[in-house]
Amino acid sequence: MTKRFSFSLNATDGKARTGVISTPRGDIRTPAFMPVGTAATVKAMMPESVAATGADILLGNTYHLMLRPTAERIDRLGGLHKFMNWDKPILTDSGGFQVMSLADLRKMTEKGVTFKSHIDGSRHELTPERSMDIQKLLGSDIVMCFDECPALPADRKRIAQSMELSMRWAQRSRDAFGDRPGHALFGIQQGGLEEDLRAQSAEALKAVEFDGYAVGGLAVGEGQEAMFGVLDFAPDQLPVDKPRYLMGVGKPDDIVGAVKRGIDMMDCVLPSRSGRTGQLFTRRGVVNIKNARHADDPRPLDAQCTCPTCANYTRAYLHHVFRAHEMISGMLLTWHNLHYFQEIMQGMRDAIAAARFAAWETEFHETRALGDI
Ligand code: PRF
Ligand code: ZN
Repeated sequence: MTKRFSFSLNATDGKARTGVISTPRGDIRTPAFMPVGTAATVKAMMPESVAATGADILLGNTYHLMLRPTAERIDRLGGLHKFMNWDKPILTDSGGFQVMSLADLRKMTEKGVTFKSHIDGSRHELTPERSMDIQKLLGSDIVMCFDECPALPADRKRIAQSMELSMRWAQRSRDAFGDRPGHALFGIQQGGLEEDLRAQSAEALKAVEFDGYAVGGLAVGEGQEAMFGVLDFAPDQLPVDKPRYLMGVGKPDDIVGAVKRGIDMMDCVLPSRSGRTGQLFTRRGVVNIKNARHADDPRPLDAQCTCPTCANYTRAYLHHVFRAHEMISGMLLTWHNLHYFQEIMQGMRDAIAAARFAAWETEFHETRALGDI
């Protein structure tokens, strides 16, 4: 019998939780950080290197893959896992959010959204049904509902109408997804910063029943304080026995604050994208490797980091290859960043299991406050 999708909590400490999501493609230790592999690659990283950083799952994008190379082609070639040589779990986002931020000439109706490709201007349509179809063709292990995420700030009426539309789309996503043992469908809560709209959204999703629940509509311009304000109540509105996924977050301190408030999964382009722009995340805060002060520095980025970049290369070298636009720069910087993000996750998992999350968090903030060496 195929192994089913399941979630088990091992420990809680305050609102922070640690557990395991089991899938036929392997276990996902939570809290989990998912590197973003938008176009069937985590940019600048071989899949085995992504796994070596400690990632149990990565995120793929319906929007990008439907345009290029198309879901049908990936299906013909054996599915996304085989296509990109990643055999662990993959979660795919449903496309609506990316249409809104990337596509041209978007038109939204009750049915879905039509848009022009940012790559070649061709016309496309995404609906809940088409998004489910594409995510199935990709072979995604965790499928996201098709939703709409309004940019903040927006007025309450606009947020309420958008949330209600997303809830109708959630039901249509559920109906179109059907029964697929071993694969999961997650609902996405919307409702902006409003507690009652978030509660309504959570009730609507719980009535449909999903395998996990995402908090959507955050990290869209509201700032950390407002986001934490919502995370003070939103996770509690969702089922305690299902994974909770905060979409598109975030910086290391966002991630720690989200886990503290009861979030189990997150994804963000930040460690991979910043790696390519010379921004490094370390225990002692952000380091910009472009800065001239690194040019003669024979020390590693972080002597205590166990990643290959820190084990084998100096700051001077990282500075040089970045300035010279050498390809190895993106590789080394991304590897360190992804490793560091996974190290934070492991630190939190261990701390929650040992009921010392508060002490871990204090040390995390104190070390950052010291600043770079
Ligand atoms: N919905 C979907 N994907 C997302 C978001 C959302 O609200 C966000 C918001 N931060 C990031 N990615 N489907
Ligand atoms: Zn490192």
